[in-house]
Amino acid sequence: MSDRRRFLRDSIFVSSLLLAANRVAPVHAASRTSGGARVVSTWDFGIAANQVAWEVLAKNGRALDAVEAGARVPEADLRNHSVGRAGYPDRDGKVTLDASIMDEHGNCGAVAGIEHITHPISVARRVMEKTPHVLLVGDGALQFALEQGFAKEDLLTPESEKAWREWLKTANYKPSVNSEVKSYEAAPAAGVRGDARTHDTIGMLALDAHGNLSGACTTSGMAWKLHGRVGDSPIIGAGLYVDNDVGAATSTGVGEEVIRNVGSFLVVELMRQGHSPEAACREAVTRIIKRKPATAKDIQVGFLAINKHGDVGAWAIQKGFSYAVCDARKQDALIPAQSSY
Ligand code: SD4
Repeated sequence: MSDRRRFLRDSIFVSSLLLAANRVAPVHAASRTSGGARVVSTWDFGIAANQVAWEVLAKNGRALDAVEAGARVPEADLRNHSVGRAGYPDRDGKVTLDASIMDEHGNCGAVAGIEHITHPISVARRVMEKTPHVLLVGDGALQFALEQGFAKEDLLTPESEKAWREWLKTANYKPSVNSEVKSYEAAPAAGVRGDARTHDTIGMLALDAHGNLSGACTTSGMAWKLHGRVGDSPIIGAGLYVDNDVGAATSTGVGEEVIRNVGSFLVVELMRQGHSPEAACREAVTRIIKRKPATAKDIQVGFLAINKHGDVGAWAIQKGFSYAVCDARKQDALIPAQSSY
């Protein structure tokens, strides 16, 4: 056999081994577009958010603008009780929101425990762009938002208040593993659908036509949490991380476990070491399970990642996590993530 033929045979063998090891889903590799722009986000409500983000990416816009625009969709959606306005409150009946954003230069901004502002993702961006800080919390975050011209609103809708009062009857804090609503789109289009989600963050990652990455993450956190509790979503490295040389990652689920393992940073570092997005997410989930197996078996944590080439992957502790993918080829894909249990 000639050297060239041997080289080709060996390379094909090594590539197939790598593909098998990293479980690269063909749908992702095959659907890469010429421009390469792509946006992905957590859960089924990510479909509508992606489509708004896509309007920016399709015009060769910046990934940062895309993720901000996309994240604002569930923040404003009154049917969504786990992100933004109409989010379920804490145990004191206060709606407190967490959000973070990160761009291709490693700039980042975040707000935690902010009240009365429908779009914390946009406040996070202002923190990034208008202050020397990364994270503003509580009253200080609200004060900054008001100074920046954001409107002060009552975020507790009658439906969310009703759900909270119902919860108060038992006041048992036990986050459900996944949303009890199986299909967001199947919910009645008009009015409020009585969504039983007690958590579910939107984490959104975009690669623009210029090859730059950005990410956004926004949530009302765990319903019925202690007042003052902050989850992973506004913590850079936990709920969101972007490294323009490598890739980006975001998370959903019980934020305490993501923070303990610096989840999104870990996923990006694993991609830097050569893991595919899915393999990196899987390894980060495995780390959580190994550290606290007794806790992990009853909770959900999911990671979603994209690499510099636009390959996408996800992994969750439990079944039921899904993510939305949008690019020039298809704007409404929803993919069930693989899981450890
Ligand atoms: C938090 N990670 O505050 C968020 C909530 C969430 O699915 O994503 N739940 O811990």
